[in-house]
Amino acid sequence: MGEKNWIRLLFLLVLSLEWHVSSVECGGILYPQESETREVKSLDGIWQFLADEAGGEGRGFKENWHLKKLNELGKVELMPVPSSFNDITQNKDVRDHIGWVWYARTFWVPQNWRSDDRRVFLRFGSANYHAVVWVNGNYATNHTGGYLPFVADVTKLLEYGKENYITVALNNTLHYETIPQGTLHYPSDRSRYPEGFVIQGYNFDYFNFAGIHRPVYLYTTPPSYINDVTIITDFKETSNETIGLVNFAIKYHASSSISSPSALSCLVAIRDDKNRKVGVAQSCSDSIEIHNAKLWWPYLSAPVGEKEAFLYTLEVYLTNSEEEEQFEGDVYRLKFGIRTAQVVNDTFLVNKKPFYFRGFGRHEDYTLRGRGVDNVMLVKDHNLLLWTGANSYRTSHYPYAEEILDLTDRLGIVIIDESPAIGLTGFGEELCTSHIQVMRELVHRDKNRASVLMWSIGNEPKSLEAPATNYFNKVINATRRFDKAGRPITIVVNQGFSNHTAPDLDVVSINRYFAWYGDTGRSEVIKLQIPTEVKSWYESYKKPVLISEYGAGSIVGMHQNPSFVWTEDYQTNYLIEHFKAFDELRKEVPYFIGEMIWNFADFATPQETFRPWGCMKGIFTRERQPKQAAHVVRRRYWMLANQTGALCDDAWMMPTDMKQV
Ligand code: GCB
Repeated sequence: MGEKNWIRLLFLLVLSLEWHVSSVECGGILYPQESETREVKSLDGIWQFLADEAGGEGRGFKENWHLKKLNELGKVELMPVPSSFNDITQNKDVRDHIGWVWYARTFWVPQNWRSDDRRVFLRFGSANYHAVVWVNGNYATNHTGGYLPFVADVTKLLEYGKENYITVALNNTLHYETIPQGTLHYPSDRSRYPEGFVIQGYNFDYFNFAGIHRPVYLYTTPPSYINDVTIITDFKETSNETIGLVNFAIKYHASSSISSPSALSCLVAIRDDKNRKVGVAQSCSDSIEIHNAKLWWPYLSAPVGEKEAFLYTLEVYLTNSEEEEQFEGDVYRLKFGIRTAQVVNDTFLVNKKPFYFRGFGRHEDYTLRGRGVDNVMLVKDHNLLLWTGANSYRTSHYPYAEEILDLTDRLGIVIIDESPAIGLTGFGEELCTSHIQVMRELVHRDKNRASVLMWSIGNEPKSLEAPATNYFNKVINATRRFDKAGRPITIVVNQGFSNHTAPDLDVVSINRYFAWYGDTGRSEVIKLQIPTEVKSWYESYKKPVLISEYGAGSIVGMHQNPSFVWTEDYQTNYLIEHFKAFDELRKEVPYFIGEMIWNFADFATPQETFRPWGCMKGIFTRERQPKQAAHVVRRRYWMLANQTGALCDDAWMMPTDMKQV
């Protein structure tokens, strides 16, 4: 089947289902949370899994698999959720599968969830890339694009006090109009290729993991419920205190039993880390001033006597009574930080102070689990980040799990939040619509995140193609409309824009691999080429410049002196040469705003001949053990923390083991 037919078929399949827009409407994507009025039940665990025929439309939709039990249709595999499916089974066809796969499981819904004063929602943290969901054989929802959450009201689809059955059909194919893009190729010469042989091409180098990657929850709300919360913060300094300004807007859904939506009102309280009320309001949209406010400072940058990453809680009561005690509505609590991020005079400011990014590009990539959320890996990764002294990373090359952003909010790690738009080409209308939709969903999900301080529209588009500037202007303008907080916006580029007309970016982020992909092994060029490059980008676009990627691969345990490519020695030497170049630049120009190493850890790539298994540019192995370079990076990042972040005068911030060296 040709690619066009396949795309048409996918469209028809999806249109033939009752197209349900709950996942794309703005509202209803708050993270499931228990409260006085809400209950949460996890559907994570071991599901049944059946891969459909590879490459085409498969049998599942034609044969109505959603009306049957998966284990009656074929030999099902056991499949953990959350996880990518690729590395779990012993079956090569599953690892490399292209097309539909089916997941199913049973679950119980308590009898006491059946009542007129409850609604039940089903929420997926993400499923890559196209998911269709049924509950007890009835269509519930669908979502396209992966990496972002989607939710459906399943109140009427559930059987209460009984066993229920959920089926998910998931397709991992990428097309020219999806974000990210891909191509499908079906070689037809049967003397060379077997029936069903399909090749999925794409413009990225990471393994195309797929599956139900993030937690699946059922949660309840009252019939009238809080549907969305937006918090925008600012602050002002007076001679003796910092006053935090917290603007908030609550959206709610009013049940049909309420005489009028205006019968509902909001009681809002802000609580500090000791649960003390520090501000209140009696409105669904207002501004609260917090006296002696504590700001959210990035890791290793809090002024003396202040904490990093200070979080407040916005506590929202939706009520049809003025008395909290007689409350009959909904309660939701959201953590937030008071801080600002702006680009002013070529400088990136956090809380009105210059911020220098020292960090990494990363991947959600773990042995066996692929991109599946895993608390062990999350905590370990963030412990390693703190150990290095890094203050930031980019969610290259797609939005990361909400559970990860919970940690970065808490630890003060600044996030450049990237969309899954990688390697874009063509820049047609349909692609632009998908891209704007992804940005809408991304901003909607992460708009209240203390740690998210810049949006990255995408990575390494073919930006020299003439329509790129206009295309990106549309996506950037839409993103500015979505993010009422006005966070700065960047695009990560490796080539310029045609006619030197950059879209309306705030920061130019560039990926550069001098002495790796070009002049391989000649690290002596770095200290010339890096400053020349950074200055020329600034001259062209007059925007602050961030080096968002630079790096060299190394095979752990491989050494050679004098250093040689792929050895740990070369990786170390290559990074040190960059550090010298960055230091020169930092002395010379104010617009050079940061350095991010590619990559934090080694990660899986597709099967290819020029890489030994994966991308080996990590300063940690895929098992999260340090390579030689990690120790050198750590010294640099702690030194930078002392030069740039620490506003303290006497305290030389260093981990004790480093002070002794
Ligand atoms: C890049 C890409 C990144 C790759 C890296 C590499 O520029 O943004 O996804 O992994 O180069 O190692 O080639």
